[in-house]
Amino acid sequence: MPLPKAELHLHIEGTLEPELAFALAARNGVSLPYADEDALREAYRFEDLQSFLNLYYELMAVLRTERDFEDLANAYLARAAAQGVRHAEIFFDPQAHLARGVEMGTVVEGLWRALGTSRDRHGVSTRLIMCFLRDESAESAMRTLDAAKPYLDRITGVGLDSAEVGHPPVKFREVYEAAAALGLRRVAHAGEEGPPAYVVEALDVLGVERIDHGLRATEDPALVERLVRDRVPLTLCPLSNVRLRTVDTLADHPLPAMLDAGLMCTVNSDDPAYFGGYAGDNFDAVRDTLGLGEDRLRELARNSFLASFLEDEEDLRAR
Ligand code: ES4
Ligand code: ZN
Repeated sequence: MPLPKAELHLHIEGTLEPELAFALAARNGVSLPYADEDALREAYRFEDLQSFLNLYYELMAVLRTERDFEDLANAYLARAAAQGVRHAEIFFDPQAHLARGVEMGTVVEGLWRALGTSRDRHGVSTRLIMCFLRDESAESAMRTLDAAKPYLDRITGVGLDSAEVGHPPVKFREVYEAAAALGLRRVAHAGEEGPPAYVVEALDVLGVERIDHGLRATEDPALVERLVRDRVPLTLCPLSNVRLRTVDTLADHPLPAMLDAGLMCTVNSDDPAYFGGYAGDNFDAVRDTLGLGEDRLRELARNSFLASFLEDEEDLRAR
């Protein structure tokens, strides 16, 4: 039995496996610039975050209807459940779809068809987190928040993702203020490729409750001390860091040192279809390669529930 865990850093568009990409392409009459699934898999060799994002945005062309988003989310939830995931807080990137003429309602309602039945069907409770693309303008993010207003009963929080360097959190100050005023929870990617100062800014300017990645926080001892003291959760993604060359090899990953330093770490999959594994695969990899013992693995699983946005007793009883 895999360890029960919550997944807190998962881009639903990053769960698009080659098989489903080709099936949806056929269903929607979209042509992909790859001969077959093997040719597509060949393209999964990334130099850095941007080289991955190029393919990630390109493949989204196959996602067009509510049913596409429903099928995508159901496929993820089934795989996650099989690896012990009991709760999933799922990111989506509306701007990437709006830009292709796919409406907010299509995305949210489609995802909701799967998420709304997930507890019964897969034994996985869910939350939805809408991310802003940080390489787009703050005005575009604000328009996106506006477009989400009819769907706020389905959206728990906002996040910030895409190309990090050159797009500091402060760019989105007003958007995050508006999101907070709407009662939305706040998280942001920071310290994936960007400097520790972006982690500080995400906390101080955006008021985030968790940091997605936060790997480079380790370069700033004063920041580490603060994160430990305030028990700020970090949603780490070890296999993602290897594939995007944020670390040289998994054996070099700082997770054990981060846990030893007292940081509140969680282990997640990020974009599992692209990075070689789902949540359980990431747990297995850190166990096998980093030599984390049972107690550390349990700590990571426990942290994942503590750092989640589950709040009422009914939610917690379901664990
Ligand atoms: C992402 Cl790994 C990663 N980093 C930043 N933005 C993203 N969007 C999807 N995956
Ligand atoms: Zn991410």
